[in-house]
Amino acid sequence: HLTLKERLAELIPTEIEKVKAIRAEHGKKAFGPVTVDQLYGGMRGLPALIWDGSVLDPEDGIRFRGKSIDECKSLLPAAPGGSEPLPEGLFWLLLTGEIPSKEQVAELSRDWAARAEIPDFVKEIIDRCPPTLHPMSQFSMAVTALNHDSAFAKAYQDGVSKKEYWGYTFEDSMDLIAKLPNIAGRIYRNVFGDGKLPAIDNSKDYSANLATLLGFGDNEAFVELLRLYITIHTDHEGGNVSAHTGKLVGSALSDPFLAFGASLNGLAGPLHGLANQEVLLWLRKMQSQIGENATDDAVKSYVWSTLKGGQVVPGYGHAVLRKTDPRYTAQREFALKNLPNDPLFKLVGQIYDIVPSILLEAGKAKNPWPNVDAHSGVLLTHYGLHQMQFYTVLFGVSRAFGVAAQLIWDRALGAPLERPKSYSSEAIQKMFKDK
Ligand code: FAM
Repeated sequence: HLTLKERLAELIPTEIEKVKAIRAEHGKKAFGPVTVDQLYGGMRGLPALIWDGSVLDPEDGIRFRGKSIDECKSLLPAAPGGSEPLPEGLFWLLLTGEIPSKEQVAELSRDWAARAEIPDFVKEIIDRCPPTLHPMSQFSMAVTALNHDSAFAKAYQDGVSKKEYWGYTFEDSMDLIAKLPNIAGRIYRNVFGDGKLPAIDNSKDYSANLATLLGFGDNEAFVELLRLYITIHTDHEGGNVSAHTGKLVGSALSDPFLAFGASLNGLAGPLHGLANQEVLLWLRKMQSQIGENATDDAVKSYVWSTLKGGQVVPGYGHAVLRKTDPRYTAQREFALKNLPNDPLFKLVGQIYDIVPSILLEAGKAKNPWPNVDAHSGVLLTHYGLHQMQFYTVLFGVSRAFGVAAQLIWDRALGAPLERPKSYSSEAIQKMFKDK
């Protein structure tokens, strides 16, 4: 059978021709008007990017290469004895649009395990961080430092032809993904443990190794959770902050380590990936104020107090989605199967029944429904991963899959430097003065 790189090499020439044909036939066609509000309003709905791995439908949620989360769960290979999809398979799907065989997925697991070691100086960078430095800052620093050994950066300096870019980007992307468990594990053990880290096991899959590095390798349910968690957090089309940042920085031909380091800094914001930390903080605060097994009325007044305090309800709302996030639903199904009686899971369910109508009544949020972050922390804490400051790091490990897949395609298709046009308010006033 073919390796992922061999299969990609086969697909790239056809894709280059496809894009040429699309541009020849449709290149001058317009999507519609651009409004001034879109410039001031965070570019919502502005068609601006090509992103092949996934597309987000406002009602149905994410589809990876056209496949829903449920379809991925049934089509992608699972670990022996497991039932959740292996994220290795999702990476294959994101890159090729094809469902890999069990053997192809196992080969990716082996390849990533073989590439997992991180350089000593990167270990030292992490070890020198004070434990008070947020894990996401440590994570982004370590990923950026991996640029030291970038195959792409070296090849570029050596004057390699543009046609070869994708191959080096592929190697860097594989190294990036492979090294994230050792980086994440080291940060976790330094900040929350005794700093000692077990070794990667070449016979285990990516999620099993990550679980071991975090100290949960013996808990098969946690390993299964990580497989699902990584799979559903990989990609959410191109316009979200972390994905778009990676693509933007990569467009300057910064290598995948520099590009993904930038993604992580965006993911670390509370309106984006940090929301999974914020949700658990908010739930814990709620419990400390109104107690466990609180009444609906007590929960309602707590939610209102959050809104009246000028804060957002973390885990609710979305810039694109207008229904319950299927990533939330996938995690709820996991919880119903594995931890139906967990008190915090029950609180999450209670909040689901309460928050949307309050957000609707408050009248501002365009989407009153929960997103992915409303659920993930509750699952992690159930298995003993209580340190919420670490949650966004796990989101980051997953997001590397989607960003890396698009970086490879961008280099294969010769995507140009991103450079949209900006305007001053004065220019806009002048432009529309008499219109
Ligand atoms: N709680 C309170 N107010 C909210 C809200 C929420 N959950 N969601 C939206 N709003 C407010 C929003 O702050 C804005 O208020 P102002 O007019 O005063 O600025 C108004 O409703 C309109 O916002 P919108 O158009 O509905 O949302 P945006 O597209 O501007 O923003 C989010 C989208 C995700 C930033 C926003 O819904 C939010 O802040 N949610 C809470 C944080 C969160 O869960 N983020 C994670 C998103 C996630 F999927 C991810 O990236 N991982």
